[in-house]
Amino acid sequence: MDFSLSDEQLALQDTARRFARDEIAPIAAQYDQSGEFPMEVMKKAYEIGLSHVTIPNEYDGVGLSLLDCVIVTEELSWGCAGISTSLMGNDLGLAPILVGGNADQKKEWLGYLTGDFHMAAFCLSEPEAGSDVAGLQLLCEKDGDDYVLNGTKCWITNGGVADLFTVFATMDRAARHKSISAFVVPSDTPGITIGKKEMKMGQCASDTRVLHFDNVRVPSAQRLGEEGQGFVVAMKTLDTTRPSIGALAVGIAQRGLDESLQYSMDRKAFGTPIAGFQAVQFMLADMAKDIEAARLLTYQSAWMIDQGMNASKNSSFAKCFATDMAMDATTNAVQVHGGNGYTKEYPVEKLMRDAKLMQIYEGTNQIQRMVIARELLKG
Ligand code: COS
Repeated sequence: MDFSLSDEQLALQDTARRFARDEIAPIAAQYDQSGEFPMEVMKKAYEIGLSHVTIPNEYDGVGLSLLDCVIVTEELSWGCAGISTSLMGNDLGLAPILVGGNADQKKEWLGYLTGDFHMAAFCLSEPEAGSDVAGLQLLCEKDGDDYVLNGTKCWITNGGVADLFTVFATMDRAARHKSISAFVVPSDTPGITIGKKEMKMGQCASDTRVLHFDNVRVPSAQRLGEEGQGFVVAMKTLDTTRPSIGALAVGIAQRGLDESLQYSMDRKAFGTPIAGFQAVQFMLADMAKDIEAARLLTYQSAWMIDQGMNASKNSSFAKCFATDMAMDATTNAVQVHGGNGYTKEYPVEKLMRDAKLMQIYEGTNQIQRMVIARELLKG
């Protein structure tokens, strides 16, 4: 067993680390407070190959393995989780094309995403169907060679800035998962309205929207996979993207630890740096050991997917463990900073707000435990 990274992976990590420190971290607080979308940073990331990273080389993508991808995501998240979520949300948005698309669809739509700077968004969640994917309500009705989509999606990352949506819809609500189909839909298709932007607790740089579909006509050539296969496309997509949420969490927690180490050496109490107190040392030690455990689970699940192994359980291990860990680690980072940590003068309160979302999106951590338990009970 070899835990070392290759020279190429170390170089990639270094590129992402420098981009996070030079281009993302300095503007993170500004975008967090304004809630604006950092389009310029997204374009820069695209230009140096830190965006659209999962698109294979044959479609002019960067063609990273998932292990490479999580190495990059961790570094970018160190700079700002909201910006990293926007970049990662792009790969989530295009993943159903990789999972369910045929050769022609991949050529056309992945080529579109790499031909120029274009972004994608994954449109699964609905007002009445977040955890319960099979209960989604957005209707698709067959009309000649087209489908007509009607309904509402919500909590869509990149919803207001994406050029391309991957959309999940049902032909028969009563048939639950068996009637769901997936579609690739350009965001300027008539009938799509970009709804309100959510004002969130954290990850404010990411654009989270409601989307309305009103008689949106989609040719059947834009259906990804067979009719009724959309649920499995969604599940397989989430299996491959949950390790990236683990990586996002590791990046946030590592930032919390780095900030806490520096602060505890600078800050004096009772005439000595607070790093000298065992109470503080134990918090630092817990952060470091838990980050390393989460990183290993994240790498392992990404590696399993790269090997073509079934990684549903391990992806959920990584997502659930790493995001719970990041919540604890960033809460402790605020604690190490004391009163200062609770102010916006220091970056750790943002880390804590950003971390909370990760226990919720891409399947709540309660859903992850459900996936794990079901896999265990399969026998
Ligand atoms: N890969 C392939 N097939 C899968 C699968 C996977 N990972 N997970 C489930 N399936 C298949 C099952 O084998 C089953 O197949 P059959 O029709 O042959 O029986 C079918 O899909 C239905 O699966 P299941 O019965 O497990 O579906 P449930 O309705 O019970 O829901 C959960 C399963 C809860 C796991 C699913 O709804 C889920 O992941 N929810 C969270 C959604 C989420 O992450 N939302 C965030 C959106 S992105 S921000």
